[in-house]
Amino acid sequence: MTMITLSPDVKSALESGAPVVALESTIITHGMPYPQNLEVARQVEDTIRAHGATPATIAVIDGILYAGLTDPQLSALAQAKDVAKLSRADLAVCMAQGRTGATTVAATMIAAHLAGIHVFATGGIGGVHKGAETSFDISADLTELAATPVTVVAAGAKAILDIPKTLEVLETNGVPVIAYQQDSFPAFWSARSDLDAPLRMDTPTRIARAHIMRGQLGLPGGQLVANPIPVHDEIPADTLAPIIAQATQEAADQGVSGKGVTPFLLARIFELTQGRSLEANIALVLNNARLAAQIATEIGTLRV
Ligand code: PSU
Ligand code: MN
Repeated sequence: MTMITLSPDVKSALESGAPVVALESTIITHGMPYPQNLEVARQVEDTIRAHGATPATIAVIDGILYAGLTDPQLSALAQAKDVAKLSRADLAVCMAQGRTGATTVAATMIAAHLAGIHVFATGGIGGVHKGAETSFDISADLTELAATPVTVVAAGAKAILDIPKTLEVLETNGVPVIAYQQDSFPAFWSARSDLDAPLRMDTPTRIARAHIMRGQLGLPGGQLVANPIPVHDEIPADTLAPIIAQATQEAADQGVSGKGVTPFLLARIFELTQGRSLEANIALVLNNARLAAQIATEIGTLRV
């Protein structure tokens, strides 16, 4: 029994060896407000198509795990209330209960691998939250990157996270963290953080080659490609620092915990920046979709 249902265009792309890029759905249901979430989901898919690849948005709808959604499915998901946020732990339970859920980076990697998709584009990955030394709040995205062989293109880690600790956990778990065309590890809304990424690559071809070689070496796990937000779209780190500090404090004061932390912080930062954080978020996601389509195309070329 096949556990994943491919849309007709994803199926034919995979069968013919054409490039496919997986997309997550938590960014739609928990990461952005309606209606921008739907507009962005469509724009991301269009960007991937414009760069010669087929988009495969991943979600669980009424218990079925899909790679590739129809526009009505995408539209319904973007407006649905009470959609579950699915990480590795939740995926099978949601399917067994016949429920609807949006996949995080971790769950999207699992689904992509199941479908035979090598590359996945998103905005930001989950990481080690500030205060993790007491809360132990470390995203399952990090261990998934160590386990599942998918190359994930993200704009680094959000500054709501503890970036040094996030990089340490990735290093411990053997995840290559590759900054694209710069030394600095990008910080989501800002092109640079105070830290250099451990690795740097400057072309989609090199990244594709490293993806393939990892598999040939028999190493499990994927790669994290940290693609900086285009400079004219960024919000400088020092503008954001007090806003992030305020939102983080409010989350603590209101007892927000677990899966609620990331969506709460994103929504508060959106309000406190009067929507500017969302504009930056949209720009970086589209930028990541472009690079992911190029990497997927190169992987296809190198594998034949
Ligand atoms: N970063 C964003 N927007 C998002 C997320 C992260 O800018 O929507 C989502 C992703 O799906 C990511 C998840 O995998 O949050 C991480 O959640 P947690 O920290 O609970 O693991
Ligand atoms: Mn968490």
